[in-house]
Amino acid sequence: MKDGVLEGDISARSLDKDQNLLVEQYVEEIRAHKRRGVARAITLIESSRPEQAAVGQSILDQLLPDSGNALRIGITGPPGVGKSTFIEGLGLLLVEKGLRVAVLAVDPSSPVTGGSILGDKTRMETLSQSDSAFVRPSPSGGSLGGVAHRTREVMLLCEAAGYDVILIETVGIGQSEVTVSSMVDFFLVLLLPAGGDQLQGIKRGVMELADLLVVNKADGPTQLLAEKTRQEYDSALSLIRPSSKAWQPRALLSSALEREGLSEIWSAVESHHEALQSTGEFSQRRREQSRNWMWSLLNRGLREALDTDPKVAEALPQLEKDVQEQRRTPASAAQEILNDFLGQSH
Ligand SMILES: Nc1nc2c(ncn2[C@@H]2O[C@H](COP(=O)(O)OP(=O)(O)OP(=O)(O)O)[C@@H](O)[C@H]2O)c(=O)[nH]1
Ligand SMILES: [Mg+2]
Repeated sequence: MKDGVLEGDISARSLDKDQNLLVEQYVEEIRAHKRRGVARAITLIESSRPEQAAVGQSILDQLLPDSGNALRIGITGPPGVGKSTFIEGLGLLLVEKGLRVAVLAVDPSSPVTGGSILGDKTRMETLSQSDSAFVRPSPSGGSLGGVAHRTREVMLLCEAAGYDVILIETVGIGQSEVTVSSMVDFFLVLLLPAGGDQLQGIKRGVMELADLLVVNKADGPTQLLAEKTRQEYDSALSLIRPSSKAWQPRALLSSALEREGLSEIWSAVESHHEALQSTGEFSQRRREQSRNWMWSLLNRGLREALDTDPKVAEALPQLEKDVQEQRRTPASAAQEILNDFLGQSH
């Protein structure tokens, strides 16, 4: 196999002495809860340069035993619903309770190299300034439906750095909700007050994933509409079979702007945690998530290897044409591609 073809393969590279020293230094800084160390290690993990990413992966390998102790919360919703404002409000509430909070914001529209979501950073300014908080926007890298493909690793790193709660913000478009929900313990969907008798702005699939729906902007002129919308969502939720017997998803209200409803929402998160822990589902879910994550990395790596295989690339145009013009069945063409590919890597 070509060097570094699989991104998941980078940790297998061996590091030189200087790099090992660097790894040690970062691991120490992160264990000592130094924000600067965390920020720099994230930059390494997210780096598209293989030698930097390899250092990042090595840091992560060493810190893995220290991870897993945070509550992981995914927060999604349509653009402009108030996710960042909500997270800042909730984050500040948690900091007041004495918890340490890490916020990972994923911006699907930002370029891979960009610093991204300047606006969001500004909006979380108060939270960013707290010593107990760490706010990190990440470019999405255009994969996994808008969720930074390194978000999962960054989350583990933050856990090793002693953060008690990880809040992951993502815009609800495409596959991003599914990806985020597969890496968190609690999945919260923010919604706008919406008129009409039709439930707006949410797909049934997303509703099935949600542990909690929150109608935001329950203030000023939209307050009444927000309550009406909440009731509609609440009754819609009661028609869906919950994913856990221990938890019935509900719809609540918030005004992120006026910091209303946040305590009640946090209580719901805590109740959910207690309920799922008492049935053993909490750790069961995490085990499943890790296994699924391995498989998605494996699938992606295999696909990448297939796409970059020279023998496959050579045979592909003719095979595709043969299939289109019905000279061959798709099944036999697929089989030939697989034979080419597997035959070569043996
Ligand atoms: N009235 C009212 N306005 C709000 C509330 N929460 C957020 N806003 C406003 O809505 C706008 C968007 O808020 P953001 O927090 O940036 O929303 P977002 O969902 O993070 O937006 P994107 O990240 O761009 O998708 C801002 O002007 C906020 O001030 C709320 O509870 N009530
Ligand atoms: Mg935002």
